[in-house]
Amino acid sequence: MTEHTELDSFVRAFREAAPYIHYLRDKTIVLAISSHVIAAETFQALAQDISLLGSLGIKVVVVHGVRKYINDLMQESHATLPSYQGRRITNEKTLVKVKQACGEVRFDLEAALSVGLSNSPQYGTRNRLVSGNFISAKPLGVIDGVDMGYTGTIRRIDFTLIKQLLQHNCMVLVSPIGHSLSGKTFSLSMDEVAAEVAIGLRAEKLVFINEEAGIIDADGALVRNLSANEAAAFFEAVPQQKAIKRLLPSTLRALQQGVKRVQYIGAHTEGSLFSELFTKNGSGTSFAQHAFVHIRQAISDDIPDIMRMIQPLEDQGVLVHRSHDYLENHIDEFSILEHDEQVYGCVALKRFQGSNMGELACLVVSPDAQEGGYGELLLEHVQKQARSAKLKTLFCLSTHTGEWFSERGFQDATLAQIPLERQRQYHQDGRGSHVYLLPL
Ligand code: 1C4
Repeated sequence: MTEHTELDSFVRAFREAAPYIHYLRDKTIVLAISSHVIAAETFQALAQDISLLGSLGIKVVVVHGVRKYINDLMQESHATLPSYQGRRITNEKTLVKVKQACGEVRFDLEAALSVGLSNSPQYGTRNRLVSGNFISAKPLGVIDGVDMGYTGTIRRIDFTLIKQLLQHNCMVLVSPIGHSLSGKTFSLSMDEVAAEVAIGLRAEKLVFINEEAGIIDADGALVRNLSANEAAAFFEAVPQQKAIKRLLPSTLRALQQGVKRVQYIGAHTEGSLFSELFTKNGSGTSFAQHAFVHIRQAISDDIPDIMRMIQPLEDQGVLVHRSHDYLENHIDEFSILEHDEQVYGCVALKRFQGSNMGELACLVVSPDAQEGGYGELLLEHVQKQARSAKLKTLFCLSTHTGEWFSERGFQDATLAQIPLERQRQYHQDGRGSHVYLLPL
């Protein structure tokens, strides 16, 4: 690769990442890390990336798993680990192993996350990582006649303390273990702890970092985005990904209780965490309560995004010039297409007094998101809007994109076929655009 193309790809990547970094600054993300990932050699690189998140102003809570460490300890002492309904049954002997394992994971994590950030102005400075007795727990009790022993569930989480620590730029480490008010210790499930912490902190994201890259469909392809409903149906159809399937109840609960995104990523691909957080396509599977792409009414706050998208096209003569004032006064005519909270397109529907025709105008999809069907979605949206406003015909004017409209059912038309008010503007702007009509 030449120096020039390396620079180009760096600049492109940086431009793509910048809005996501800006968006996540001061927001909280909860990282739930499987113990298999922590035990792997590749963890050091991931730990460096986690440290970097803190330095970008993102508030990070790490919840760790412990399963692999417990299994290894049990194997060493040739003991078996009974379970019921997918939860470990914890007797007194097992509890000793759980505590031992939790201590070991915690120290491994503390060591990995204490490494200074190399190649950065912060080299030599260390993350401030704090762990503590954040969770009060209670026993799970007897289920179907099976006494679950010291296997517990969450009673309360000290969110005030966690928030104070985050406010003081500390990274918070939460173990899947809790204590009762009578001083007993209970073993908890990592995914339940991670989900409840994310819900209570109103986290922006809950990221499960596993050995597997994400959800794989029947053809072996990575599924990038799923809504909560799609996820529930999908897991029915994909029984083979057992480890990941265990995370589904916590995933759905977190989404239902207001966590905006739950993400599953694989730890063994270099940079997977950054790629998931800071690029449009991500590296794993992302879950949202509702569909990822949606089109909504524009508001004044969208004007900077609209101007960012339309200005280069105005300069090329593709779109008519629209000033900030014009957009302020006509914002009600505009709709915005968002993917994962980022604006990627806009369109306007203009009405004309006394006419049953509407103009589809200012249709743009940002260059980095074109040819993904967003243009088509915006067109469908405007058609729907026009129909519900009882309009009979949609028209548009175009200098460069006529073919795109023709392929979608628009017919070539003459100026005389559009409302008089628009004909007058046409003569004033002197653009000589072509006219297209779509009967509704
Ligand atoms: N001509 C023909 N086909 C095109 C095309 C073009 N200019 N641009 C993309 N396509 C094809 C692609 O090749 C692809 O084809 P394929 O692979 O499916 O065979 C297909 O379209 C992709 O479809 P999509 O649904 O994924 O489309 P998106 O890329 O998401 O969006 C846009 C399509 C045209 C919206 C997008 O390419 C874009 O933003 N282009 C730049 C802006 C643009 O041309 N907008 C249309 C303006 S006409 C103006 C105004 O200001 O109100 C001017 C008024 C006047 O007086 O002149 C409008 C309406 O805004 N009018």
